[in-house]
Amino acid sequence: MNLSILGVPMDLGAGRRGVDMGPGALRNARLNATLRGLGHSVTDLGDVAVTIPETVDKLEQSGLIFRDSILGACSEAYRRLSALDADTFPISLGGDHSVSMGTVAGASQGRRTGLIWVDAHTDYNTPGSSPSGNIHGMPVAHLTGLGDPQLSSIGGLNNEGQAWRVRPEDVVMIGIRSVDPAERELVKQAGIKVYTMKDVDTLGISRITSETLERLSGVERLHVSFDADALDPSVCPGVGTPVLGGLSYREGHLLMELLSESRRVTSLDIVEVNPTLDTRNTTAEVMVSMAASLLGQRIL
Ligand code: DIR
Ligand code: MN
Ligand code: MN
Ligand code: MN
Repeated sequence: MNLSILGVPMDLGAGRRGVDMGPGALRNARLNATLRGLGHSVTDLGDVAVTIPETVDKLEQSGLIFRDSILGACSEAYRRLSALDADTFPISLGGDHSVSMGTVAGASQGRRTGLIWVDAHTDYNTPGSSPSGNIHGMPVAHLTGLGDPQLSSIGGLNNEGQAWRVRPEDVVMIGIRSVDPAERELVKQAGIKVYTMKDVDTLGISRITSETLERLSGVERLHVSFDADALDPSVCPGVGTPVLGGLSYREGHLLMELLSESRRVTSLDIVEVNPTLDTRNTTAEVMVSMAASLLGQRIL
């Protein structure tokens, strides 16, 4: 396959600094060489330009933390990814999870897109529901048309003239174990399918993956957005908002291997790798191995 790598070195949406170094850490963990070793042709598009937080006022003009700068970087990521051929597989490197407002929109190529959100958090806050005000807790709400009108229409309006990229019924979340009170109501109202860690424990990843693929059988494109904090902090310590009781190393790999076997996935994000909180780049190395499993690495 032709793979294109795009870095979005942005930590403006997170509550703490450091995920802006994620793209460098992932490249340092031999992302490109690993994927080439699986037989892919890999083009690194470099990084999107991101505003340095110290150079702007945190609330800028909008009153939402770093909204204008996040909008700028996400719009640029959208432009870079939507310009790729539809048969190129984009891999976007965060950055905090707000980058996905641009990367999912760009990778969707204007087509109906299923979104598999692998995360400890539902990231379904709006500016009104968010207890923290951090935009990395809000990307899925914006991708489905809620929240700030500028953030929910990155890349313009969709084919039906509406400001959403992904239908709520085309979103499946896996690994969830932290949801804010008002956010919980929004997720339920939207009808998003959520597999919590309890579901992972009781059903297992194999059944969850087949149900997910069945549910998303009507979409043309399928995007996996993988937040490193979905994995247990013992596996991925280098994340800004660790939550105990996450996916094991094998559960993460099994999910990626089964999705790979389906041959349906068309794009990937790897986000929230924070080298300043990590142990010897372990988190980046684990996330590179997850990408490898999604892109064809097999045990035998
Ligand atoms: C929390 C944390 N729900 C918030 N979200 C995080 O700030 O909205 N998302 N950490 O990745
Ligand atoms: Mn997230
Ligand atoms: Mn998360
Ligand atoms: Mn996050």
